[in-house]
Amino acid sequence: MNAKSLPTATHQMGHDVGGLDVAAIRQDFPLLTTPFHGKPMVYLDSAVSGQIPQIVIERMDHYQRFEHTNVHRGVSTLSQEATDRFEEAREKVRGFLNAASTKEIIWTRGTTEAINLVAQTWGRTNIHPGDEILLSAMEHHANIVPWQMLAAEKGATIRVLPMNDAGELLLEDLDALLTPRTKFLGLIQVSNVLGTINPVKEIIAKAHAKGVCVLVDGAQSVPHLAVDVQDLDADFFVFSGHKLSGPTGIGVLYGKKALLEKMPPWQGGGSMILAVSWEKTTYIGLPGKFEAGTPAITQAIGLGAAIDYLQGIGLERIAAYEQQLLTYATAQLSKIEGLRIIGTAHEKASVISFVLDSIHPHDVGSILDHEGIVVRAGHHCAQPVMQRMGVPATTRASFAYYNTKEDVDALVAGILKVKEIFG
Ligand code: 7TS
Repeated sequence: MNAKSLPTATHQMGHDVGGLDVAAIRQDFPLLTTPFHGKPMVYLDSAVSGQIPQIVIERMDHYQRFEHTNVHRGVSTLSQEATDRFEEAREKVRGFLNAASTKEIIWTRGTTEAINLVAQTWGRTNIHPGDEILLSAMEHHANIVPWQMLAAEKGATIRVLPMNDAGELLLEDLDALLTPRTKFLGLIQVSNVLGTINPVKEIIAKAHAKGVCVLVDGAQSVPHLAVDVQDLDADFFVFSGHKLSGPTGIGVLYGKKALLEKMPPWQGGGSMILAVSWEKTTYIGLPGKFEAGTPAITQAIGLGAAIDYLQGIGLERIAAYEQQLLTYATAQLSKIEGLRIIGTAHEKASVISFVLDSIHPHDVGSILDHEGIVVRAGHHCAQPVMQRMGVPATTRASFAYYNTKEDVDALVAGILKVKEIFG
């Protein structure tokens, strides 16, 4: 490849199996087509991190070989072009979320950093002693701990919107929990453990009716659903690039312009200032005000390429295909004696947590690993979910658009082997 040849998609869609040409898609993923422990790779851990297609890897490689320098500085053509590529990626994210403006798209290291930014800027300004912060019972630690830290600092209280045994939020409790003291609601759109898809639009409308600001954690929703932040009317929406077939080290905070404009900057340094003197510093506007220092340029461009790739396949088609896989996997796993699925909500994304007899999930995960099957076992950074469901840990299989029914069959065979070993 040379400076003039940008990577382009290598396959055409066609020969559909349930709406997607998955065989062709799999050829785009070097890791999926490389044997693992001498067996075909069965990657069922996309909720941890999605796999990265070749075209995204090549786009980042191309940037680093032929286009790289720092952004937003200098008059050099190289710097201007790197800045253009970086800002084009921001525009891709804007389009992906249907945000009104690129001023509303702030680059962060990931979901966790985005939530911490909101807690420490919006939160420190707007949360006062006696205020209440409402969180759903199925939040990831990333949308719990920053709020606990803020609540401790401010003398505020955390309250929890409960869920039922299936892993569905009890919406009938919402009105009573939205009290005159409630200032903020943190809400996961898709649970990383249970797979539940929460009715965030409806919940946001109820919160707004009481003047409550809402942050939606979209880390697990953007890989599975088309998201429109204006339609949802989310105040803040956050996600990570690495769960979206992009690289690690990059994520996004979307915030409504009116809110972001009122928030103080978070980190100070280069790139976020208008003028600095010993007496006084003034800041630039959005989005730079929240982006001190040299950003993750390669990763932002990689995330932009990942969005292009997914949109090229079609988010609606991905969602429809994954629903078919989920239905198949649920049916197959349900046939296994002693296997209990944790998370049986009516609306689910393609994430299945389960417990198997009294076998520890770590043992299940290790044996599956030797069979070439990658799953996650543990508390999935959601210990309150484990406590609510009465299990110490689960094994979790998460399915993406590049997984197949054969992957599900391999998982079932692997689980039967685990049962055999544990007698
Ligand atoms: N929110 C949700 C819903 C998540 O699933 C995760 C990561 C995060 C926040 C944090 O994202 P990060 O990119 O900032 O780390 N979830 C998982 C998981 O389910 N297994 O490993 C990480």
